[in-house]
Amino acid sequence: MPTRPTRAVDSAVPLLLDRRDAWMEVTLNRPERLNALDATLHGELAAALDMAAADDCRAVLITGAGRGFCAGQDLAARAFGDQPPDLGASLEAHYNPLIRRIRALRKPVICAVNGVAAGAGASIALACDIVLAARSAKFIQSFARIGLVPDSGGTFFLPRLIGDARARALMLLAEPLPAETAAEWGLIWKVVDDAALMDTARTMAAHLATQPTQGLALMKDAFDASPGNSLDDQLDLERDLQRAAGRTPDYREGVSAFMEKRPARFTGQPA
Ligand code: T3D
Repeated sequence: MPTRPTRAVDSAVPLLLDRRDAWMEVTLNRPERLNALDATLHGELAAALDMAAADDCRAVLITGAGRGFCAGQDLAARAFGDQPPDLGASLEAHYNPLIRRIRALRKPVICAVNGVAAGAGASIALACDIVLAARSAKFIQSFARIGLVPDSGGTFFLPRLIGDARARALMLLAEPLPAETAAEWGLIWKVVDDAALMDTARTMAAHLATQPTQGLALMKDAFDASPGNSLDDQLDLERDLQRAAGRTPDYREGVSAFMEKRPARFTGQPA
């Protein structure tokens, strides 16, 4: 599939898209606003994720430029006239499709949280498959500070990841959660020293891009369905997903490689 050419780092463009060997790096690039999201950045991000979905890249890495990952909605873009803005319309038009796009990707999505992740910025990170965070990063459910409710899937992801008690307190108090505590609580995969974050994340993306992509996508299906399923439902789903995985060329290659005592060369191709 055609890909957009790699962009050089340029503070004039709100999103950087970098196609590496077999994976794609997406960088939110409004560092002066801690990568807060306005309509333009939403549009660019939607286009980038659509491109990543259509492209034959086999992993996606999302990160932010500068000292923040993402401060959620750009509050400077919220003008108050006689009527309050329709934030439901904003969620419908921008945030909900964004989270759905991330979750629908048929390839692993890594988030490298390079700094503060606030409001919807935190939810974006939690929507990704694997979250790495710089040791100095923090997660803030900042909605209560401005009279809003958590959105972008925050009330779905947070209690499932860390339990109701911690999720409620984080959201009602809007206290920052340091990255190390986030990892201890199971909110994210790992904390990495700040200087090592991007190398670690890129190494992981490059590794995942060599793995059995179809099987990984099916695995994501199983995790997505799990919270709403009974054990019986999940066993049935695993049966169906395993049937599909067993038909992929990568399964054949994985078994051959094992029997021949050599590294597998997965192609990520569908059955
Ligand atoms: O509206 C809808 O469509 C509904 C959807 C809502 C989704 C949401 O995400 S609502 C939540 C919106 N986000 C926030 O409320 C977070 C606001 N930001 C902060 O609370 C703090 O900036 C942080 C805790 C994230 C970081 O604090 P700190 O002290 O490290 O940085 P700072 O000095 O506050 O911010 C640095 C600059 O970024 C500053 O600009 P300046 O003064 O240097 O010119 C600040 O204004 C700007 N900035 C940070 N966050 C935002 C922002 N500008 C616009 N919108 C932001 N969200």
